[in-house]
Amino acid sequence: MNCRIGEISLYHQPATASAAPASTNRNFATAAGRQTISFRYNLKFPFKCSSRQIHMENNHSSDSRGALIVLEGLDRCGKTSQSSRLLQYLEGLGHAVESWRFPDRTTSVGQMISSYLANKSHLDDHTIHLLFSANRWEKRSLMESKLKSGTTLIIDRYSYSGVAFSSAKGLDMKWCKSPEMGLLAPDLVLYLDISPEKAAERGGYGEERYEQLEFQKKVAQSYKMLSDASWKIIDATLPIEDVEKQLTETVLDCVATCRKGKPLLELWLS
Ligand code: NYM
Ligand code: MG
Repeated sequence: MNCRIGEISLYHQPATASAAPASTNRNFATAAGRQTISFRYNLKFPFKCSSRQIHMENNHSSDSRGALIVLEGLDRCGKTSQSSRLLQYLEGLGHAVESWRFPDRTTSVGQMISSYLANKSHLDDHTIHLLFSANRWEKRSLMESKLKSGTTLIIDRYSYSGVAFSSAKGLDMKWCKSPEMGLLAPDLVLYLDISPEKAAERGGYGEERYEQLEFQKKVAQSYKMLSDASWKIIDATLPIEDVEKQLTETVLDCVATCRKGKPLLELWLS
């Protein structure tokens, strides 16, 4: 079943293990391994989020669908160029495919984010983190319907950016993950690996917040803690065509598996 935003808010009521009745403890897998996090549930809510698999329209989890493919990495790692190359490649093969990016600066939430990134407004670190997350939530149902209708989505940045950049500022990583729980889980995360120093050599850091070497070093550390089974690490320092070749091979496998009915899952709930 789907875990909607109203239910997700329940995750924001952490309680100590001793304060929560044993029956309210749930296990969550994290990148660091399986670990128990205790939450106090408000039992007045019809809280049913134990099923992490999204059911397809006719309730057959084996239905063919599009793949959710995410590109992640430091600023200047080459994600944006590779996203458009992947889009062209898959379109050329006749696949239904769209390229998206987060933040999506076209929405009103996205405009607040854009203004913050351009240093035109100042927001508390927690507040901007939640705005980035809200910007993904506002696209979640469209994302789900696109995937179910067979369209593959290539997404330039997703929840991993959200957690990596905010935790690099010193925010607690578990706290950063909370509002992302229940978003759709990517089928494949392509991490374009480049050292912060090499990325800085590429130049082109703009005026935007976060585009500084020292900060990017912290982001790289945070990313390392987030990698999970859906990740494929790609050497982003290779020539652009070689990077593309590695990406296309992995992406084709992923698209084929999703076509065969790989279940659609929710992020960080299992
Ligand atoms: N960013 C992006 C975050 O801090 N949190 C997020 O959730 C997302 C999606 O925004 N430096 C940061 C990473 C980037 C910046 O992204 C803008 P881009 O891909 O450079 O336009
Ligand atoms: Mg950037």
